[in-house]
Amino acid sequence: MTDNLSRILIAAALCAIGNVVHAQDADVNADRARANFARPVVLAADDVRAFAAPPPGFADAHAGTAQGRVEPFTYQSAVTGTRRTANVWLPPGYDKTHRYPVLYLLHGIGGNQDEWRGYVRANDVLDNLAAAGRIVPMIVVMPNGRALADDRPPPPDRVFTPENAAGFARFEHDLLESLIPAVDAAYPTLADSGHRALGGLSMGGGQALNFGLKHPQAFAWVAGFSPAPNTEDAATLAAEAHQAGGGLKLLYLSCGNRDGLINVAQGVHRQLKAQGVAHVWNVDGYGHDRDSWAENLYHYAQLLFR
Ligand code: FER
Repeated sequence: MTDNLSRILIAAALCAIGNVVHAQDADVNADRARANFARPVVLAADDVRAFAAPPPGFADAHAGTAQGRVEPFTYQSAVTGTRRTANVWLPPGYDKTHRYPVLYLLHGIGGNQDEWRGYVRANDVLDNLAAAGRIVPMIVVMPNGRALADDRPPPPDRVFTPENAAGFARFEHDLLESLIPAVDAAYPTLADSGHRALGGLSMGGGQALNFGLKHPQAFAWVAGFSPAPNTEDAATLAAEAHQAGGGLKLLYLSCGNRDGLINVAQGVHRQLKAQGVAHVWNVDGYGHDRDSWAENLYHYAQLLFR
């Protein structure tokens, strides 16, 4: 079977079971992903760091530092028809009688709700920032961004498939219509766009840009870290950001200069620049890995809700 024919058949099968498949998602396969990661990095003069490096140990647990609590949170999804699980970080000193802004952090194509905590050690980054008084106290929700009835990370040979990628596109409705209302009902949140941030790494970075800029009524703070090829057309994203105007408090974009996917982020940055949309553009010295994501969480979290 030709590549193209099998792609069409897969897309047709997914449509038949009620999925909406983006054109670019139907194109996902392991060879294409490998080729994307292997693209040569071509840097422009403004592809540089926007911040000083964090202090040593910023992403490590330290004895004597107060820790936030990470707890599982389950909710009923109208998209998948199943109960789904997110991890929620509650800041040190969490007090149910206060109201908190909320950051949603989305994982990559092979991960799940444990990736930000387990691989990036987001909870350690956040604990250290909170102890240093460098973040506004916030609730951080780390969902499973693969909105499929079976949302477990696929085996390695099934990661770069249209079926897996389609779950990430479907998460838009799960996030907006099921997860956010459930979080706002269960926790003492400030439930308006000015107090709700979205961010993600790689596949989750694409989701954050796609969903965040499309829905400015829901998110005033949006970040894509090393966004993947699921990222929407850059000119469309920039036009959405432009249209959001002052409703968009912060748009944050980052990538490592040793990441073969950097052309995706560069494309978005250049369109934002062309359309006069203010944003952070941070190009660090890392690859497609946790070093970049932990550092960018460190920088992004400090800018939120100010
Ligand atoms: C691709 C290469 C990488 C792709 C997605 C990714 C949608 C995602 C990588 C990640 O989440 O780490 O071609 O296609």
